[in-house]
Amino acid sequence: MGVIVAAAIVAQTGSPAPVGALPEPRQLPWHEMRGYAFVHFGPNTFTDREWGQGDEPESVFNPTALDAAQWVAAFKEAGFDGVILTAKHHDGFCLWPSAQSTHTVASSPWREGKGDVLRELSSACAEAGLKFGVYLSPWDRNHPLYGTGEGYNEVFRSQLEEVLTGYGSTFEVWFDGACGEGANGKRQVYDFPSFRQVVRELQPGAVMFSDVGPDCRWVGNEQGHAGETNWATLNVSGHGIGNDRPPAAASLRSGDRLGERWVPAECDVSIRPGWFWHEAENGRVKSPRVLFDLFERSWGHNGSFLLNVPPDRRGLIHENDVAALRGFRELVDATYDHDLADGARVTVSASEASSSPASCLVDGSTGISTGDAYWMAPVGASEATITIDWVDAVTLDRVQLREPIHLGQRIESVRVEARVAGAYREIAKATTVGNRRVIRVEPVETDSLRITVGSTLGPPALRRIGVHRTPLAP
Ligand code: FUL
Repeated sequence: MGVIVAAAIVAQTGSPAPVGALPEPRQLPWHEMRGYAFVHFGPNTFTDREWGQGDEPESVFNPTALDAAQWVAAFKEAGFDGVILTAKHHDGFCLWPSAQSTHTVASSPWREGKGDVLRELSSACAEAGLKFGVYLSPWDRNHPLYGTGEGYNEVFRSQLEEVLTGYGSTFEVWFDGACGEGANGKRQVYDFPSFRQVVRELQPGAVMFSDVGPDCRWVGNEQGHAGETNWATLNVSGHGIGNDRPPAAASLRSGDRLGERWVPAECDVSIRPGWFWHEAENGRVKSPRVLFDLFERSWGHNGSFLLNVPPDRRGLIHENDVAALRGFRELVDATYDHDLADGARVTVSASEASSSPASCLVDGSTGISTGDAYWMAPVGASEATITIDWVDAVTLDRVQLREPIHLGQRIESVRVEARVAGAYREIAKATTVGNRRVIRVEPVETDSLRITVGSTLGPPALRRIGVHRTPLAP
């Protein structure tokens, strides 16, 4: 159906037609991010809990050597482009001096009650060129108005306003769906439409996360990986957040083919077993190899990579986490900084007249950079073949494909063949591509790679092909 619709629109307008739901302009820079850190920090860091009760005395929050610049340096060294801080977790403790609550840093001994973690982190981010985002939990186990309806919704909107003004620009706002009981034993009915409106008004460029977006969705697990098939489009009608009938986990993991809205997957995972720092988990930090695997199954599976790295009681990222991030970055660079497709000859079965020449697919930039040019097969085509030839054989174990997502997501089946001893043999099959698909294969030495796009929702189109080799032993 997609092909017919596309053909009809091209006939009318003379330019390649988009397919299905499309990303909003605010989502495109988000798609370009290589990864971003999640920072869970608050009373739980000091009480050794994951979910605080909300009745912890403010005096427990007292980091001895908090240095947001140290966090940012570690994240930057990991290659990340941004940070999202738990401005308020379920215990209701505010890491900034909120006028809406007494359960805040202002009532703590830290910096004699004059501290503001949002201020310190957002300033460190601005200095280092990292984007800054906030997690603000609607579930608040401390606030006396939680569970009263509009009274608390008003408090939450005011808190949103506080964190979205005065700290520079916000790239993402993270809405957790949890909705438990408050201090008075009652549950709150959240007014999400009005919360979203505040974000749109104050930070129109920010993407909003929740189970159903509107701008990015939970991937259905907290292990940091998206499905083999992963559509950025999702059917959201009839679904809500958290307790309010979220889409099934399988749908979140894989998205929906021809889904009604562009709500790409965000893959969140912690570098440690817990979200908050616990002394007992210092020896259980994920290894660079595990982190790299998760990165390829999130960033490389048409999703984003959101890695939680929680500061310790000093208010510093622990040495073990810093070392793991460094090792992770080395693997990413060693694999993706060098693109074996650079300088190779690329030929295609046929091209749409208005699209860029196929050479744009291997234009000499590295595997992580981007470009606006894209190649498209002629309107009416439902299959296309792209061949990459080398004068001297190369050994590869990764093929990276990217679609021009401003025209929607269309590819649903890909076959990769390599020529070995003069004959092509299939080395991989994949389903969706989207913004980026990394296809991992057994190392193969070849002088020609043939990529067949076998099934699409519109004329096959690609903006980039990368060919890589990891230093990791298989
Ligand atoms: C969940 C929360 O309940 C966890 O504590 C954590 O913040 C995680 C990222 O989201 O819903």
